[in-house]
Amino acid sequence: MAAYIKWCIRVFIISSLFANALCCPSGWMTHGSSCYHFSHDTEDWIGALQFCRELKGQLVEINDASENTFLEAEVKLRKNSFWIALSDVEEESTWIWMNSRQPLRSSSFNDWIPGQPDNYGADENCACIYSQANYQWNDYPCHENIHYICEMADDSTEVVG
Ligand SMILES: [Ca+2]
Ligand SMILES: [Ca+2]
Ligand SMILES: [Ca+2]
Repeated sequence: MAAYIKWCIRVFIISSLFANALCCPSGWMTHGSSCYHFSHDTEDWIGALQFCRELKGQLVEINDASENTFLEAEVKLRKNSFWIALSDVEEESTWIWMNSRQPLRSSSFNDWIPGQPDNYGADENCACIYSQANYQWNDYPCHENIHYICEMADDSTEVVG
């Protein structure tokens, strides 16, 4: 254990030099400047939002293509759909990353499945990485129970977002 801690400190010091800490908590994966937890259980979208906060993280916000490529590859391995923090629950068709309150602008990175979001059944206000269409983004009913991804900034960065 002591050896592991020593190793971890060494890795942290080295990785700090590259602004990329490698010591995410157990059960979390590192990519870029964040740690990610892929849930084993399923929750509705609000439940996922709350659960991630309880884990001292937040429901994932996908900021760029690199982060998206990493997440979609991991989701593909798990063969399930996973909630992300994007929602248009406050105003239809206005998509907002609900932790940072950043709107998804037309210039922002996105990876919607072609033809989505479609607000199917006038009941789709939460976004997920969707297993049934090439692991791209779909708007989906918020009350459905699916898996979810939590994100946590690592120690070497300020704020997730
Ligand atoms: Ca992010
Ligand atoms: Ca909608
Ligand atoms: Ca949809």
